[in-house]
Amino acid sequence: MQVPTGGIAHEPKGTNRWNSDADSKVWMEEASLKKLWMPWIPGLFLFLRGFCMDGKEKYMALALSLAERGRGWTSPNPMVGAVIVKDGRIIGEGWHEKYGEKHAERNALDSATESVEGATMYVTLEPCSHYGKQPPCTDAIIEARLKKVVVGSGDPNPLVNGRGFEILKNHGIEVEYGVLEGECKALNKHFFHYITNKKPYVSLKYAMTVDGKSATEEGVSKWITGEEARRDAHFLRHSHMAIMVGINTVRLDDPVLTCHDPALRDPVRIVVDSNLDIPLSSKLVESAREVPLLIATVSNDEEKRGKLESSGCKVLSIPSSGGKVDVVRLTGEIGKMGIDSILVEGGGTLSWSFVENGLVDHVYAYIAPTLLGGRNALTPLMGKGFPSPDDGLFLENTSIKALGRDYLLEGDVKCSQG
Ligand code: AOF
Ligand code: ZN
Repeated sequence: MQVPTGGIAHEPKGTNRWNSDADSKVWMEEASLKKLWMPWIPGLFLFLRGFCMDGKEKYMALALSLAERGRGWTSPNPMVGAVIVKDGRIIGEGWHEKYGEKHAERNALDSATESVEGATMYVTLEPCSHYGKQPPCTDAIIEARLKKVVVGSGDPNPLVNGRGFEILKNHGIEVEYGVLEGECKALNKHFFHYITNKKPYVSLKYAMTVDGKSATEEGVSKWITGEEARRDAHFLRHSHMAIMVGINTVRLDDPVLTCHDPALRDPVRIVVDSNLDIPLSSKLVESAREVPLLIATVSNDEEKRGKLESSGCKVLSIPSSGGKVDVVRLTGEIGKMGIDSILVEGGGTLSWSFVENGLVDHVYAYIAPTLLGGRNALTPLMGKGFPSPDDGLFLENTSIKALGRDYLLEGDVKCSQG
């Protein structure tokens, strides 16, 4: 099943298209044809899938799409959706809207249009049974006298982890587990990874041409991909708690690393800068008071550190590995700060360090139908690379989608390589 990934409300500023002069008539015709049929594919898929779903799956699919509305806002908590059904009618809906705020179950109960006594709740995650920022959802369900709770996936949080089910059953509430379990688990892959491993989920993102270049030989990278792909990538920033780049990217591009959309949540920005070379005049440092900026370094330059800190940056001292920031230790430190996910946006040297150290969980490759050439043009991964094709990083659960004239190919990194 395909779960909607949420909409993006605004057009980004600066809509330059890469090499737009080279657009040929043939390409235009192909693109128009593609536009005619491409949007039908997901719709047709969902329509056919709808025929194959039983009632339970349909309600859980609705709960999943409600949960999706919380993407980017609930982290490091999970996204959760809930639907209440009585006599075949939906009488309540809700989702966990924002970190620290009410849980999905209570929002669904509050929205009910009639008495919920004897009704069934479809919820994407096991109801919590502990006091955190919110009281236990199991209490609310018991008080509401629901008859049955249908759950998509368990909650691996050690404070819950099966206790939610037990408490409901002990109060005579029927519990059914595992409806659309795969989809419910996939929805919260950042949360599941973080709560289980205590380390952030790492996504590697890059844009490249068909011939594998992420800039021209002169280092020009604005823009490899078109407007739609860039907007999609801004939504990726919103979906991760932190974004990370290396100092070379700061020097080359002077990026700001925000979502470029006031309706989206900007991630914490992290620069890996072993020698504290980041210019005080960079857009990142200049905006450090508006959007958090962490600088990870091995440098002991107290004067530069002081200047950065008085500009609003946080400087993180990380142990060195061969004179550079040890990315394994850095990732661990970021996890300790309560950050559940990192989007690594390059450049190639930093990305290679993450790949080399087995830290990458997922890859988002935006591919432009352009060829650039250039023996020394930058590629998404630099470093020394793997010695043989058999040693490479393999992706599984791959998918590809068209974004305007570009494509997004993504996949999970296979745990056991080879
Ligand atoms: C649910 N429904 O909608 C969510 C749950 O600090 P708190 O009180 O917000 O609790 C956070 C934990 O509760 C989180 O780590 C996860 O185990 C669970 N999240 N549970 O029943 C919800 N968001
Ligand atoms: Zn809860």
